[in-house]
Amino acid sequence: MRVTASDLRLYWIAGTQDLATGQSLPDMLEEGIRAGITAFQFREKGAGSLESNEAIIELGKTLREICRLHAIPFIVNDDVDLAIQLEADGIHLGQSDYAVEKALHEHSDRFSIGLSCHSLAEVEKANQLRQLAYLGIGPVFQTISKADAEAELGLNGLQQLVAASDYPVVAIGGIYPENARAILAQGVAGLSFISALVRSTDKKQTLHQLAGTTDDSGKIS
Ligand code: 3NM
Repeated sequence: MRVTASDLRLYWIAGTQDLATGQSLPDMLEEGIRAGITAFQFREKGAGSLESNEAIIELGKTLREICRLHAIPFIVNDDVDLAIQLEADGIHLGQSDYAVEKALHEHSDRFSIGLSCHSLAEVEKANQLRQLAYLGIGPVFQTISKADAEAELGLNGLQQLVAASDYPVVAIGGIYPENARAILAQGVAGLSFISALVRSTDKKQTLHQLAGTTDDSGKIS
């Protein structure tokens, strides 16, 4: 399946490194999908991530099957070979990952391609490419999940980049129920987040709040 703007609404990203001891990524993905996530990105990266290729592929296959069963897009971070092997629906690339032009040239028929942007210059350059599925823009706020994150954009910085983008934008970085409405008001197609879901004790409630479909008391509107 192709990744569309509406898939970006509640876009959960995670890898083994993001979970606490005893938590299971497949179980959390199942739970997250039941609670309302609309896309999933497998991002096995950084301290605490799996090291063996076989283990990554095995886990990836399980996660892909869960996404397929529930008809939500399965997106792989960075690794084009892994994305091919796992028959992913999409690949998400950073500015310094596998060259995006090369990926578009070689694989745009095979999967949807998303790109991280952190500045106006990067958004303008991405606009020239024409065939991306979406841009991931951030970090909006401070993040605990990415050691080498860029400087925070804040709401105004996000708004400027969203206005400049020819693509649907998913915001990222430090996104939680408390700031979701303010971020959604900047014109994004959706929100992506790691810890907001990992740390949630009531995933349905958290996702309703992230979607902006509850009032401040948590009542669903
Ligand atoms: N990319 P959390 S910020 C994976 O700015 C990632 O490109 C970012 O995690 C970027 O929701 C980030 O826990 C981490 O803040 C997002």
